Amino acid sequence: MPWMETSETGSAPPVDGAQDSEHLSPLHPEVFRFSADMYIRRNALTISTGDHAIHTLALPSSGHPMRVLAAEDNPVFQSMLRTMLTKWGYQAVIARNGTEAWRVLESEDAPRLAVLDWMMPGMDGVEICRRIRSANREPYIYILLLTARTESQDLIEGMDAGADDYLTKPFNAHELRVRLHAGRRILDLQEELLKAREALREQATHDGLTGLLNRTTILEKLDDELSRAARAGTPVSVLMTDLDRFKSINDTCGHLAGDAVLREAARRLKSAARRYDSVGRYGGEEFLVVLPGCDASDAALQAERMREAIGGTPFLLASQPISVTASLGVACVSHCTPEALVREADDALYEAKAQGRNRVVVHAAAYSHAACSTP
Ligand code: GH3
Ligand code: MG
Ligand code: MG
Ligand code: MG
Repeated sequence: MPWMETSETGSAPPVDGAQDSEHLSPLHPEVFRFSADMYIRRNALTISTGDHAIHTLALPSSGHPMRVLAAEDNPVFQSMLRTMLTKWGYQAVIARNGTEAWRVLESEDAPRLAVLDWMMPGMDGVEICRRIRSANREPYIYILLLTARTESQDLIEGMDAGADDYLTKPFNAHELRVRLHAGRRILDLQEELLKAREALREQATHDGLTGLLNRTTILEKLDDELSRAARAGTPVSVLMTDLDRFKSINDTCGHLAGDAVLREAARRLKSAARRYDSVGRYGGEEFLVVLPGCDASDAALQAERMREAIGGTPFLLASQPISVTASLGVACVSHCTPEALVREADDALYEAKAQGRNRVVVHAAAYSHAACSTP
């Protein structure tokens, strides 16, 4: 005895004669035969499936139902897909033709799972697959193609165009459900991979203690900015920032307290920076700030702001205020290598230390050099 199920409300009575699939004629005027074990009646939209199924809710890690695009031009199939997807715990997004489907899939927040009819007005499912794959976007969209075609050449065309899986019509509801489930597993795995890749990228480019860019990355950033500045004929400045007598904080308050000071100093430097500046941890208690578009006097002002950000307000260590200051050396583009510019900033920093610390010194060359004109 097939299991009867009503779609939208779950309470509508079974369609006459639909209780037993054996008794249904595919030619029955009100019943559209869709698969060996599924029938829908145009008015009552009742689905009969061949056996009981365990329906797990399709909840991704966010806790919201997973959205699935169902692109189908036949209104009967549309409602049927909507009903099944909803029942399986998905949020169905319906497109009535290929153009609508493409609009949904190219949007920023596109569903990651798509069931596309092959034959649709506007744009067919295979063309949509091709477009999605050539856009090479992330996150990945898993595509299940619905097709009435059974020739293996047709299926090869669909898979070649970028479909992940296909179902031939008429298809079995359970088969669609488990294939969607398989698609979700692939998407989940892909999400884990993306997260792992992102975490590795973060680890490789950022400093673990302060969260700032690490030495390699801030130097790469400087290299990029210098190349850009050379093309645009604009200046680049750098600030080498060093905490004053930091060793004595370690010696008197301990290394953990020293770490806390480094984190807070990094936070203050970052908040004093402009949006397009980059701040990195260059060494132990040394920070490198890259200021694109800043000439020497802009950079001197910015350096003064950063000195004030560190020294202007005491740091709190276990609720005890301690005074921390920083010295800064400023250099403005004069050489085209990051190393040369950093060396000038370092020399200026050395001079700031020599003059008594807690101050900004601009390298003598910074005001006289023109912006780089050769890469
Ligand atoms: P100056 O004003 O001349 O810069 O004096 P300073 O004490 O700041 O400079 P010095 O180079 O003598 O000491 C820097 C200290 O920074 C020594 C080192 O142990 C400490 N340091 C480097 N990295 C870390 C870190 O990640 N955590 C902690 N707590 N200390 C660090
Ligand atoms: Mg169609
Ligand atoms: Mg120091
Ligand atoms: Mg130092």
